[in-house]
Amino acid sequence: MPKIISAKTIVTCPGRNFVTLKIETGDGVTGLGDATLNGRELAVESYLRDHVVPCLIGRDAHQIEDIWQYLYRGAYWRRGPVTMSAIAAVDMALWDIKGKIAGLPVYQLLGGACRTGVMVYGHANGETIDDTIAAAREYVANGYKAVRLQTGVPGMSDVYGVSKDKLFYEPADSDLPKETVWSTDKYMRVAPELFAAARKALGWEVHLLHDVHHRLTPIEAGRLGKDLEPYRPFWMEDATPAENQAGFRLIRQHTTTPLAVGEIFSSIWDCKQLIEEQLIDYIRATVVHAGGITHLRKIASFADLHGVRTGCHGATDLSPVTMAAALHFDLSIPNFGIQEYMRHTADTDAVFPHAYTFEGGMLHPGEAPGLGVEIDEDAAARFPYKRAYLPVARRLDGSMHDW
Ligand code: KDG
Ligand code: MG
Repeated sequence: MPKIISAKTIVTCPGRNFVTLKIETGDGVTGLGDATLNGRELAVESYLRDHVVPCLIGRDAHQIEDIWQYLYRGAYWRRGPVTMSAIAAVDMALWDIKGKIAGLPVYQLLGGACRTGVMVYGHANGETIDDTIAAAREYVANGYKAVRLQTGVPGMSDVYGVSKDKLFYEPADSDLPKETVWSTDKYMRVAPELFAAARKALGWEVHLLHDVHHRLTPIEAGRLGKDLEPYRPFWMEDATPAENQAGFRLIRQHTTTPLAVGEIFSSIWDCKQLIEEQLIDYIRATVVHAGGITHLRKIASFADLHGVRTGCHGATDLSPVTMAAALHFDLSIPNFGIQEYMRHTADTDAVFPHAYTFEGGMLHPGEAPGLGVEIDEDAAARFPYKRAYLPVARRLDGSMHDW
């Protein structure tokens, strides 16, 4: 059996922080897992180093499901983003090892390809509607079939999803959380204007997406969904926080705009009701924050039974290891919908050389055995950890809102 003889965490900041787990077997086969939890990176790193790694040594790396169960049930303290990101990292690394030993890309171990490639969406953003549309045009010119649109809101200085650097949007950019101001009224007026202008300028062939980033109440989300309907968005994402899953019933009663949610979910229990009652169309749970490939496959199978498709989170805080794992997963499941793809910086790509490729609006994980991603540890060491927080949002009267 391929016995696990060592496991270590590697923290690096090639433009942003990443936590990576590297597991090695007695035969010298190594596997990588991503454990990055934006703004709380070191909590997961400690969870792995101090509490998980000692339990892995000596185990059979082939026993992916059993090790998953051991870490999930064995902790007693179940679920939550820290625990599930740590379990995810182990799970990804073990799939990587299994693929390398088999000499097969992970998607082959998951049942083989169901499609020729994975449709992705890029992020177009700008301070004004015209700037956003200009950015979207560039994506379309580069072959993208789907583009997410976010624009500045007059009277608000910082808006989620809008950045000065168009290519690499990175919200976790300050040493302490930046305080931003939020006005639901102003935002609700601009979003439909953006979509009206975008359809006029870009036509109807390209899929257009929008992220509300948990800012609305269910009835407000119903209103916005209705206002966006004439422009047929591919989805309206994270319209309202989903701790109360039943809240989505109200949105559904008021709009036919497709709903996506779940990038912050850590297990199937965060979306069981949403899926069972068909309150959403796309589940955005992803490999790193929802317990790895093993658990995400269970969520996807459950979603498939209820006509819900996947749309995995793929922002820059998910490392190339997660991106590769997501692509193997996306390629192999029947109910894939779309994959988010925010490009990483050149420094990140240099630290994590990878086999996945982009062509014609589609990503493919490549044919390298395992996940097809490595880590250049010397390069990683040149970029030490740098504390970085996501912003917070306050309403005009100073009270806290959801960022
Ligand atoms: O860590 C937070 C980011 O990943 C998040 O703000 C990005 O909402 C996001 C998205 O849809 O990519
Ligand atoms: Mg989002």
